[in-house]
Amino acid sequence: MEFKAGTATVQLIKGDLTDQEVDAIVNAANSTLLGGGGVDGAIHSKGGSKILEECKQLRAKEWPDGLPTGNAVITTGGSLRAKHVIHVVGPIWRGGLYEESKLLRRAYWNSLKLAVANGLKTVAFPSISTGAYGYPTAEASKVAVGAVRDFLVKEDSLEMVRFVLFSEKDLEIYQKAAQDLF
Ligand code: AR6
Repeated sequence: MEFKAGTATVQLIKGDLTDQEVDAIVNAANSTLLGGGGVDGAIHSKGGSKILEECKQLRAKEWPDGLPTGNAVITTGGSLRAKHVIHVVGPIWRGGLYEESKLLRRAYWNSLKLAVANGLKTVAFPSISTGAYGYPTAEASKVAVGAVRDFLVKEDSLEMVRFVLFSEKDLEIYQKAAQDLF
């Protein structure tokens, strides 16, 4: 499924984020930047140790206390097909009354801002926060698709943003959000 937002295309597919051949894939990281499970674990295991080395440098030089929720940093893509990895920390779901949607929107927004600042044109996202961090996928999909649409309408240097959903069910949920929002 594909939509237009401003001059860019938004794609929704079922697949593996670590296989994407784009300027940057976005990692649903944690504030340590030192890896974990889920998509984070998959990126580090497939991308090799170079990504982790760069993350350690970023921790030492810029974020000694860890990357705050909603913030993003960029590394190279190591041995991945993607040229770069943008590491962002999504919010942990705590019931919905703790600014989770604002923080999730900020995570998507700051990832795209960093992509633009680095001259990138194509970006692929996973469903941030809906795995280990427990954010309900239906709620998260509206925030994610809405944030990407709003950003692209405002900023025309990006060419394509792709949501890569790991299951058919998640793809259907994101497609529904996109149909409602576009
Ligand atoms: N490609 C696309 N999506 C994937 C892949 C993949 N290869 N692998 C998993 N997903 P999660 P979070 C989906 O838990 O909720 C980590 O330990 C998965 O099915 O990866 O933001 C970090 O280090 C789900 O839909 O991220 C943090 O500690 C989505 O990606 C914490 O988990 C996000 O699930 C972050 O939790």
